Amino acid sequence: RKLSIIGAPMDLGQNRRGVDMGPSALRYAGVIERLERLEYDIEDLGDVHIPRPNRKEVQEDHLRNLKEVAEGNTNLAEAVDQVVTEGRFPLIIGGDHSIAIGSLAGIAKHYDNLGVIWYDAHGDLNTGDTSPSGNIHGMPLAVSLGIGHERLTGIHGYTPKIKPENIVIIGARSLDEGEKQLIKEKGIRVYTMHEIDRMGMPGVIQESVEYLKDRTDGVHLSLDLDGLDPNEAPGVGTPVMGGMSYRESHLAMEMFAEANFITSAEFVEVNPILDEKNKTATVAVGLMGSLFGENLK
Ligand code: DIR
Ligand code: MN
Ligand code: MN
Ligand code: MN
Repeated sequence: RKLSIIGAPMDLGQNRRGVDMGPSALRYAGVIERLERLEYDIEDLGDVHIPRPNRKEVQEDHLRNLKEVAEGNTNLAEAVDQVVTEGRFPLIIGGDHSIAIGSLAGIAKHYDNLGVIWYDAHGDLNTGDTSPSGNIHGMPLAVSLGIGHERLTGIHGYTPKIKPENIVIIGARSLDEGEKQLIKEKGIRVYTMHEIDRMGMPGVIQESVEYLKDRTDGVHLSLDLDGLDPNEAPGVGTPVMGGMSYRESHLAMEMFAEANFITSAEFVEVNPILDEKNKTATVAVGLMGSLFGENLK
């Protein structure tokens, strides 16, 4: 089992500084050592180049730092594409969630029907027109569906990257009006906190796995740490109360490991400046341990 870690120190997709230090925080929390114990052949490719922001922030079409976010994601897409081409599992560590644009651009061309599990308090289905903030980290899922600014949707030379019927969102509890509309219009499967409370996490994950297993030929896990409850993962830029617990999240990762169908993953939005003694990075590394089969033996 071969795995490559790629850091994406991006903080320009939102307006809380510090999430660009996420890759360092995750490395300090021991991600390499943790996965090496699981008999993975690990390589750490270091961080892809992310441009520095303009000294005076530029917004184009209600898209904050569009040029820099697009450039950084273009670099990331190339690095990720290379890893998949070599037959290795890409594990991307962020960075804010705008990096999913580059991850998916690099991965999706290798699949006919890439599935996506979006573990997040948010839908990340905004465009410049629907976004309340202009923050591109609230848009990567829409961009990957081919909806949004062409400077983003066209990254890595093709669009769309994924199909709406191959997406499952888990943990949503803060959806904007435009996002709700898009979910309805495209028939995207969403398990909000309401469904998680009603069905329990085992039911949600089992259904998600069953739903994706037949229709996809690979599944990317995009895990935003703000999907977890802020009591357990405080080091995130946009915390939302009432999230998924540490234990529910571990169970989810273990069930994914059992189903053996995740083919790429990213862990995003760890912001050590907002954290409590690197707690959130430590939680993230623990979840990676479970995702990669720590508790299966
Ligand atoms: C909000 C927040 N929906 C926005 N999105 C976040 O700005 O588009 N995504 N925080 O992770
Ligand atoms: Mn910065
Ligand atoms: Mn997100
Ligand atoms: Mn989020």
